[in-house]
Amino acid sequence: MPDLWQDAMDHAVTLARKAGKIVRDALQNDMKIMCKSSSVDLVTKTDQNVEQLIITSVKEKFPEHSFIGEESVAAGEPCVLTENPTWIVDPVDGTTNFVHGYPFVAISIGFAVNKTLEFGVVYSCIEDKMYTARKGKGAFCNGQPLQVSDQKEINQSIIATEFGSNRDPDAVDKIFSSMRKILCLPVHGIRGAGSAAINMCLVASGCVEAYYEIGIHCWDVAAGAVIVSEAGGVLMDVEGGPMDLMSRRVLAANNNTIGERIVNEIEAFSADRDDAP
Ligand code: LIP
Repeated sequence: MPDLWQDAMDHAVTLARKAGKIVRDALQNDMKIMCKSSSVDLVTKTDQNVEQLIITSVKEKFPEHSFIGEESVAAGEPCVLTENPTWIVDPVDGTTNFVHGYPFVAISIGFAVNKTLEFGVVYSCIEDKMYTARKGKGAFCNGQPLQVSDQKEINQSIIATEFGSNRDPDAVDKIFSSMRKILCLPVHGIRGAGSAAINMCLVASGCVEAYYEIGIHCWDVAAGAVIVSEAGGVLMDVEGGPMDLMSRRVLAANNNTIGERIVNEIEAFSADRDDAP
């Protein structure tokens, strides 16, 4: 049976590659940095241009599809996931890295139909790694199949997380406290690439056993979620139970044993939902 969404996925890969070149070229030039919700929530002209390129091309090729994009939402567009085929896009995931030339920056394109994620494309454009996954068909990096780690012992694991852009002292205390508890389990280490999408691809690749964060957005993790689950991993909320794409909380793990062990240590808090009215 023909795959209804393969054409869209192929187009997402082409767009991600094109966008990656724009990002790499922009690193050679002076960039104009602006702030969004706070002085540590950054955006550049490149984020906006790349998102525009992707929207324009998607609208031309798939005029009936919907779109949720980080910069469009920042500009006031609604962030609502409907049943309609929807592209969920972060044009530059790891904008702070990009601004500082820290070499982990990704273009993240997720695609959902009937609120179910169908494919994910994450292009780590400085490393030139193209991660792809189609529901039911496995996950790949530059065409090579991905498989999560088979580790079940938390004290043999590496956990990825981020500080994010929340500087509310109570939230920061909880973030540190969770990290302290996890570090002292003990685990082999805590890491963070500075890009949610890349962190999720690292789980899918078997380099880290789990990644969790509170404060991310749906566009940071939609593509990565498909890549993790197609590589054999699991997704959950930071307090356990199913992951809710709009909740701004995510825990991706190689298996339930590691995921649930991490859940026990996280001091959870809530962030305003992406789809809050
Ligand atoms: C960023 C994430 C990062 C997270 C930041 C932010 P952006 O996305 O990928 O992991 O810690 O809070 O959401 O803003 O660079 O697209």
